[in-house]
Parts: sequence; C-alpha cells; structure tokens
Amino acid sequence: MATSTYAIALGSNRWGRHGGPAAEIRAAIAALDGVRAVAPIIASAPLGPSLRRYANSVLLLDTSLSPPDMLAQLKEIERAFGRRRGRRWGSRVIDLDIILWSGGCWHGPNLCVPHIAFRERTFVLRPLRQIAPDWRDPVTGRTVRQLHQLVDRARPRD
Ligand code: PH2
Ligand code: MG
Ligand code: MG
Repeated sequence: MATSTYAIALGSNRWGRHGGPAAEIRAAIAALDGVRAVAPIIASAPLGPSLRRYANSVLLLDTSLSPPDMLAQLKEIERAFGRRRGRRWGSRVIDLDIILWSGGCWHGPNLCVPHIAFRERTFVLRPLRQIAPDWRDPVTGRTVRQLHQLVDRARPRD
C-alpha cells in the first residue's frame, strides 16, 4: 500500500553499463517501483570539482517504504550500477538523492530530508518544478515554484 510520496533527484556524469549519463538516468528510472512522474532529462554544468557535465532529472514515486528503507533501496541501485564510493562529488555513474518526502522532515544518522542543499540547486529545482510546482518545502514554507524563482533570479544563466 502506498503511504507516501518521494521526490528523488537523479544525476550522472559518467558512462556506465547502460551507456552515457542520460542512458544511466533512464535505466535508474526503470529500476524503481512506484514511479508516478518523471521530469525531462536536462544537461547541466558541474557544480563542484568534477569537470564532466551532468545529466539530471527528478521523479516522483509512491511507496510504503520509510525514508531509511527508501535510502537503502537507492543505495542498492547505485551499487548495482557500479557507483564507487570515493572522493566527495567525484564523477559518478548514478547519484540518487531523496529531495522531499510527503511526511515532511526526517533526520537520521545518514539521512536528512528535505535534502540540505536542494534550495540552491537549479539542476534539482528546474526539473522538480515541472512535476511538482506546488509541493511546499516544510522547512521554509515556500513552494518549489517559489524556490526555483529565487535561484533563477539570483543566477539567471545557470
Ligand atoms: N551532483 C553533485 C555535485 N555537482 N552538478 C550537477 N550539475 N548535477 C549534479 O547532479 C551534481 C553536481 C553531487 O551529488
Ligand atoms: Mg547528489
Ligand atoms: Mg547522493
């Protein structure tokens, strides 16, 4: 029984078994159960030390999994796709991050929902706005549409 909805951000800037970054994103989407909406994949300039461009998207999924169980499933997919743990923000075949959860906030030892940096990231907010513009961030009380307008205004070219 589906009891909650998650917004999951997907990112890739490395080739893997399925192909280039966009193919890796499509394969990760296919590996998840309960997917209800998927934003078009975008190309984005890397934030941080990596030099390779990213493919990014965001999806909504319905599930009965708790946030730690959802995270464990995402980590399992990252492992299966050949993601290696290493340098923080190094290039990666697939990165799956929980951005929002319909239950509001969650703070655990390895997990903080909402994602701590999503309000500053155009490559998350732009796709998220396409599928969930009215979702309200439980921390700031702002909608995704408002959060996107705020970063867009600050950095109109990103
Ligand atoms: N993910 C990062 C660091 N930098 N830059 C872009 N454009 N897209 C990402 O998904 C991304 C990033 C860490 O997870
Ligand atoms: Mg990430
Ligand atoms: Mg991650």
